[in-house]
Amino acid sequence: MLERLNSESLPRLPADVEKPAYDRSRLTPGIVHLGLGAFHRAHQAVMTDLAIEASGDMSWGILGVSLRSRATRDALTPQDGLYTLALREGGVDGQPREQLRVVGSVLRVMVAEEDPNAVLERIAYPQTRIVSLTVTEKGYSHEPATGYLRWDDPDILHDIENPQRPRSTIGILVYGLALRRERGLPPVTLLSCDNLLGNGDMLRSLVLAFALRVDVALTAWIDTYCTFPNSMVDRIVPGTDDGDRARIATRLGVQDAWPVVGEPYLNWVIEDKFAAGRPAWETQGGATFVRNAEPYERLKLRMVNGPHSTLAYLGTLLGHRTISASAQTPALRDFVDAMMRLEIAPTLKGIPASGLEEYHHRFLARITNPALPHPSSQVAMDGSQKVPQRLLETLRDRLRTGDDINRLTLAVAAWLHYLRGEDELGARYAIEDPLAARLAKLLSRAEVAARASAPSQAAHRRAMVLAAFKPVFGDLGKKPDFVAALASHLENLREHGVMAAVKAAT
Ligand code: CS2
Repeated sequence: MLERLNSESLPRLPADVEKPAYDRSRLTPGIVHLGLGAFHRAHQAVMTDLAIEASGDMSWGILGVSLRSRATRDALTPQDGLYTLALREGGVDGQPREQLRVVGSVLRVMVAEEDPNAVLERIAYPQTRIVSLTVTEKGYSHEPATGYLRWDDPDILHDIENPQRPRSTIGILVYGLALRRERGLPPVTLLSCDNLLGNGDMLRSLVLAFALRVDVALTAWIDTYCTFPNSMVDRIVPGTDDGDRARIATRLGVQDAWPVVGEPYLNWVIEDKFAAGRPAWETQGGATFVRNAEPYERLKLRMVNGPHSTLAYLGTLLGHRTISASAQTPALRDFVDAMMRLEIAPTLKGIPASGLEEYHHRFLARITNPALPHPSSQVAMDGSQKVPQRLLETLRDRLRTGDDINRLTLAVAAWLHYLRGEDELGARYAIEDPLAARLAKLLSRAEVAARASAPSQAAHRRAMVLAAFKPVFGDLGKKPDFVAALASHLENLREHGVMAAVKAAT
């Protein structure tokens, strides 16, 4: 049995494993991070680790919070918060190359569900200056189509009634900030790093909406003093599996219960508006600070996440379990390539064509990385929360200008077709989505409507019912061009299959 990675085994790691070159015992917590998943541990936590190392500023340790799951806390506590980041890529010889760094910035991990009050206390800790978030799209309790707070969300309803024991992200933030204000402490920065357009602005309006129900003076305090920078983060980080654990343990010579694995590529763009300082994240080329991050967020959501989701849905339907398998299927690759070039790139005004072209090709190379098999299911999950900002916003822009939406609509149809839970080989898969139950009802309503229609009208009727699902589609269900295209792609997928549908649309 191998020894565990921890403060004691740290000095004995092999020389080719990077590790913090600072004295961790002097590190104090300045950041509370909500959602300590692999994504955060592969970017913000490592950039903080490098910034502490480069600047010698020891006041930016991270206190990590998992909202519900105990797994990360249980894995990292015996390791004194230490874990390994493995950056993998295919070498020129075809052999994967892997660079390891043990990250030292996480001081402690807590589970909000076990002790919500302890998390509020930490937000209201005098040394806390940033509260950052990677809680995924569904963690914001917003309606995907509009970005408004969902007052019917059971967690939000619970949190209005239970200020001492909040369980939603928004509730935790508002009650934590209330405590700070009560104690006369300075404001903090709330930094969202999730894949949502204008993620900081959206977080701000959700927090203010909830705060208004609690206390008007608190709302004004947050609005006046706290800041909510928008940010864009780009790094592919598949979930860790046991093969990763075993391989990394062999390299380290000690056991790391939860390393994270990602691609070497990293792009982090943040608006430089921090209420109480920030780590020197720009050190070692990690983060870029800008006045307005929205164009970068839009570029990434449309040109990276949109095609990523498209490949996940089309690929899953063909039985591909990884994104790289889909990206290596010529028909799918050609389709996504055409969709990016002809329908997505033209909506990104003001970016030079050569820059877009390079970005486009880099994305296709990144998802083909043979050293980083990325399960399609991870990208496909939570589609109701992802499809609006990844595909529908682009589609809306094109409808507004009267441009072709054929390929984008096939991508949306692929999502709806995927929701039936069965691939073309007859294998069943689970639909993971916070709206799964409502989506299942929607699908059967659409079938009933189609069956009740004349055969020539069935496809159109089905598409009408599906596109009228407002939480995702907003007003798109009222756009005849969209509904007609959706009807024809859905029919093609049902009758002729993915390959034929994709070839017809490329
Ligand atoms: C992916 C993203 O899981 C998903 O939905 O599309 O996590 C993607 O890998 C990252 O946004 C890349 O930066």
